Amino acid sequence: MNPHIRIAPSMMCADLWRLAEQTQKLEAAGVELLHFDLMDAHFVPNMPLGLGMLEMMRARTGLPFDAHLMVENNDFFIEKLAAIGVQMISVHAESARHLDRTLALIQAAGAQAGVALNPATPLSALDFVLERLDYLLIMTVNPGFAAQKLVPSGLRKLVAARAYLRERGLDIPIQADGNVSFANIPPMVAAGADILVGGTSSVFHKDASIGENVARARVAIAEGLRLREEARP
Ligand code: S6P
Ligand code: MG
Repeated sequence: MNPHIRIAPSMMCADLWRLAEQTQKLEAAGVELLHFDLMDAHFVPNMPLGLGMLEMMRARTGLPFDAHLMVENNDFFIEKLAAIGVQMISVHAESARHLDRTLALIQAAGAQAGVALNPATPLSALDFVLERLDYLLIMTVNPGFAAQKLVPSGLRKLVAARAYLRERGLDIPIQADGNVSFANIPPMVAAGADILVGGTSSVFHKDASIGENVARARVAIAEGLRLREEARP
């Protein structure tokens, strides 16, 4: 078994002055998708990226787009993102008043539906939307900002999330988002993360180029898969 672990660069961490060049470097480095953090300055106190940027980029790169909504009015954004051609859309369980309906809306629009959970939100928030879940996003920092430290429960939450899904017969991807650093990648992959959101602590690390950082992340992934295999009963 060699599960394919995907790298999803967090575009709010890119140098937006050089966005085209950075996107081309990510393509050349072979990343699997691009992660866009959409915030409304209400659900979280920040607003780094906008819909216009995604629309512009959609016309210029073939990489799949993954939108992580940290907003109060999810349905408004879902409609706009689907029209732009975004393939994956996740919403926070804490912000969606009608979570089941919102996930159905994403799927009806032709995108994969994900639920994002804040560090303090229990997995039981998923109990009655499992039938609609295409992937799960586990926040390993509190949402809103890049360059934060892994929350103390981060790795334990990933382990618990994988067990929770397995016990319910679901083999869907788990996305780890927040301080997915070179050092944290191996334990995160060992814990069961399949999609790694790479920001300032890996893909966009200042000490090296994007190409070098992605190569280093792949080495860390291989180590994580080795640890995962070792832990198998
Ligand atoms: C945070 C957001 C994340 C960050 C990412 C940054 O609200 O959802 O996607 O952009 O975690 O990565 P790093 O390595 O700076 O923590
Ligand atoms: Mg994110």
